[in-house]
Amino acid sequence: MTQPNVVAAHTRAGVRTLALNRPERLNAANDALLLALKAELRAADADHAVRVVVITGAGRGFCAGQDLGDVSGRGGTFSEHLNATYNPLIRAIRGLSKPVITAVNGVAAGAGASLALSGDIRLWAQSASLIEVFSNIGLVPDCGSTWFLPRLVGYHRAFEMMALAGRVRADDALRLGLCEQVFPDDTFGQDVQAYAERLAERPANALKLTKQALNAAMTGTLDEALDQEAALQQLAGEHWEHEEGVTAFKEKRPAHFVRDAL
Ligand code: T3D
Repeated sequence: MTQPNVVAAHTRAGVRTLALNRPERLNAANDALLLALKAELRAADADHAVRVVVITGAGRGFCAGQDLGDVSGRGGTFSEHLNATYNPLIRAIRGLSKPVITAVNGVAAGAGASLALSGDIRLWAQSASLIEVFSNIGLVPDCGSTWFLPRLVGYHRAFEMMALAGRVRADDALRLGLCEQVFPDDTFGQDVQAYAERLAERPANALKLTKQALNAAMTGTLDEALDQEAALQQLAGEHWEHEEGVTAFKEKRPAHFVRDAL
């Protein structure tokens, strides 16, 4: 019997959608899913036809974190497992040269919560929720949650969310800055696609450099950010996108940033 794809992928209008596809387990992650997702990200990064990547979940969940049925007997330590599977995945998302949208269609728990937070843009369905569930099973938050969450909500709220493993629902997530937009459940797929297509029409080189600058600035000093901005602005200013943007402004027309060559 053939196994269903643990990540279901398709491309439309420059948007590569990667759907975690273990709906009967709320897309809990096993090693096959983690490796498949990382391979898909690598392929999307190399594919010039892809301008935006969307990560979402099949069925009613986004991702329920580590598949707890898959832990015993897998061999290796927890830290070895994280370093071999989850951590390269989170690094791949943050390091991808294209914007990554995490489209959170349902519950995001544990490593699934970290994954939900790792996107450059986070779009939620109205019924989505996030749970820093790790302490329920005596673990510490991983896959970047300790880095993402306090930067978004501050130390104290992050600690409370992690210690009590409370469920954050979409309206609170929007208020707290855990997502950029909330869409109705019944139009979520179309709304995400439309948003992603809008992003896909933006200047890809400028967005790649912007992502690089922001990621560096998150850990650096103001002086370092100023130096980095100057270096990256040099690259952006020499790119055809800059000339097209300025010309379009002068000609009072919309700029066209989608061309075969980036
Ligand atoms: O291993 C390492 O390398 C360390 C890394 C750790 C990273 C982590 O992610 S640790 C955290 C692991 N995740 C969890 O502890 C979450 C466990 N799940 C839940 O707490 C709940 O399922 C949810 C709050 C996410 C959703 O609740 P609900 O009521 O909407 O759904 P449900 O009925 O609990 O789940 C539906 C099915 O999915 C159910 O299966 P069944 O009974 O219908 O056959 C349930 O067992 C299954 N499921 C949900 N989460 C997981 C899971 N199966 C395996 N692993 C899961 N994480």
